[in-house]
Amino acid sequence: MLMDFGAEYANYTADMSRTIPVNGKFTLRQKQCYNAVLRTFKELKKMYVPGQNINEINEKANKLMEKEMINLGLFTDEDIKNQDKEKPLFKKYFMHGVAHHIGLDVHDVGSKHEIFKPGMVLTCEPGIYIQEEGFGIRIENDILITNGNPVDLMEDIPVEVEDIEDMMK
Ligand SMILES: [Mn+2]
Repeated sequence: MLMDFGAEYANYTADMSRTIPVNGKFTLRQKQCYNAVLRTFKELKKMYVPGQNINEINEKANKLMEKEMINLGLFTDEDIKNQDKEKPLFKKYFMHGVAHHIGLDVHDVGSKHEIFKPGMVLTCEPGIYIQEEGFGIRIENDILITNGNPVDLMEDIPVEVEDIEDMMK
């Protein structure tokens, strides 16, 4: 079950997504796909620093997810070589951007080209949706840009497969 939700407090918003196995335990395949998204999420989080922008993060997300999808057997290297560049194969399973500004509104004002500055908060939300296998996965946290490392405002909320399964027990 994929849940995308958030709390509001003192006029500010939050936006988070978690995906949990309905019966409390991921199948092997679900776990493989979940961890593909989680690896991508962790890699992308590092990019939430001054000087970056949403476009760069989306491009990186597309590259990482494409590679994960090859490993998951959704298509092959060969398929990528032969794909229509206007319609890349990964878009069948991952068709949205991974970051938007957040603040007074859940999707706050801001352009995809705008260079990140300390104090900005953006979402990080890669996903994979495999219609023919009957499930979709998205992981989303809100990330604060600082002069140093990115601060994951939701890092205390369980996201690892084992932690989610433990909680559901
Ligand atoms: Mn979002």
